[in-house]
Amino acid sequence: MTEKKTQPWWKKAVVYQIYPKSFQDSNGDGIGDIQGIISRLDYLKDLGVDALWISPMYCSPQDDNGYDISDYRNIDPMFGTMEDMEELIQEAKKREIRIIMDLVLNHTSDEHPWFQEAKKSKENPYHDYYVWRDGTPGKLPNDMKAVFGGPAWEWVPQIGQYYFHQFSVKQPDLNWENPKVRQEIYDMILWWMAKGVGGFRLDVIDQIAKEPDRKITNNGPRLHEFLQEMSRETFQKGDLLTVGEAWGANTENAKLYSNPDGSEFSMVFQFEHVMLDQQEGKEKWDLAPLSLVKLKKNLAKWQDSLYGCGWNSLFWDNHDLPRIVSRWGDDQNYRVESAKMLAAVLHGMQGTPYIYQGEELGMTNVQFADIEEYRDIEIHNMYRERLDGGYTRQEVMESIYAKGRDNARTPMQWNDQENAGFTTGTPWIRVNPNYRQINMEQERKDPGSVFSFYRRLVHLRKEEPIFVEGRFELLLPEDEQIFAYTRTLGSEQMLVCANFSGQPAKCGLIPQWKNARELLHNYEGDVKEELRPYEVVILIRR
Ligand code: TEU
Ligand code: CA
Repeated sequence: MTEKKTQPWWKKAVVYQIYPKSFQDSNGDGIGDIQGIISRLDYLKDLGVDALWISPMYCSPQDDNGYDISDYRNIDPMFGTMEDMEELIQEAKKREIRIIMDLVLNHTSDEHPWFQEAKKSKENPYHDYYVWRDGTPGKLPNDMKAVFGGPAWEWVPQIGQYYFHQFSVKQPDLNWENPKVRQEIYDMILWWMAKGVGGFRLDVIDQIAKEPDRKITNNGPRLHEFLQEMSRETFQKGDLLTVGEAWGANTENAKLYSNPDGSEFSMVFQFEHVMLDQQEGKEKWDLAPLSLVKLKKNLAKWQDSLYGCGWNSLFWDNHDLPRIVSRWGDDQNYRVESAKMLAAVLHGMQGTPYIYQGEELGMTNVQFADIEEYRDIEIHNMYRERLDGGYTRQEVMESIYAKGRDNARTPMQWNDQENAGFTTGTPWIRVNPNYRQINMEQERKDPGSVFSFYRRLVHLRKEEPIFVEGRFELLLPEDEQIFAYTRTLGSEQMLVCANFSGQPAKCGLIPQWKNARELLHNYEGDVKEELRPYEVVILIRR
């Protein structure tokens, strides 16, 4: 007798990402914290999410907002204590919500004790925890650049060597070739698993197996060997959701990353669709025109490629990306309609959807007039570099408005009170001035709000197995306004049909689905052959 293997829980799950610094402050210091998160768990339960991925809260000098860790086994006092963390895990569990920790394993902070030791001498037992090369002052090992600007090499005069850093100078890269480093990491992961966490998001995980002498940053030759070892030694001992962040993922290596045998991760974050809006070979600041045809063909390629042999993560937003309603929607004229449309199109596909805090409210990008209002290290480094490089201030500000990471990092908009209810003190980064119109309290009581739409969408996934299992097929691939696809499961079929534009769009599919049942719709009244701006409908027939 063959019994159908039960699906892993994370295939049916919806994950919510919290950027803790900007989520909810509980003590008036202007910085979000763990008690703040606990106070909002009922809200998250109401939304219906199954897991929370929380950006790093470990001890950190905060050079890169916690992605520079100085102690993996402690909570930074600015977020609370380890007791708070344990309380959060327990309180979330009571509500059937799991906590996904963010693991930054490519690098540590330069203030981590390992690095403090490592830079003392070449003979120090920790020296080989990091990546060093000989050189002389002014003669760098090679011309590799750091993601946040400047060279990827930093000179340490005491020992006459350079260390390698793919991100900021305060984020030295760990040396994964060293088995001791790997063992330390595995021990630390097991330690967190024992605390009852539900999984891990792994920061820039495709960059751990770097080979700087060959200028290899991501997808190094030993990458999958390391990942399989890590998974065997740690994740496979639990029932976890694991998701690797991999800017270098493609549909081929994604089958390894998300192999259903569990040998690496549950899934990866891949960014091909995110990078469609930049000029090829250039930086993310160099915008290219948006093309719906390219977007949907790309997403469809991922849907087809991983069907039955991998698993997709579905996301528009995270703490590094601009707000989707400002990027692919229209945050001026059709904010509510376009935010809902984008949500339906994303959640209708196969994979595990991620909601980034505030996305469920249709929060938008922000435009600060003064560069000093921005907090992000990447923005500040780019600002200086580009001004020195001859760009005008206007041009640089425009690219920050479009792509700067602080767009996603303004405080969560809870209500229309001072500072949007985020803090009673002075927020570490300014609140988006539109919080009086866009905020949780108002949306939660409005059945027509972006929030209510998200809640319905999240619950639908739990009611209709076709969301999880149905096979995807893209329709009308060349249409420049319509994004339409079906999902098919046995004799059931579901249609997701969206007008991705601010102009009406004729769609011949609608009459063909006349007798189907409507699951979700972002306009009043019946859907007609001519779709209204950003109109979306999900139909099902059995
Ligand atoms: O990001 C990886 C990364 O390379 C980009 O997201 C980068 O931050 C930038 O936007 C590219 O232009 C991860 C984290 O998500 C990010 O917050 C960290 O700053 C980074 O790693 C370093 O840990
Ligand atoms: Ca606080």
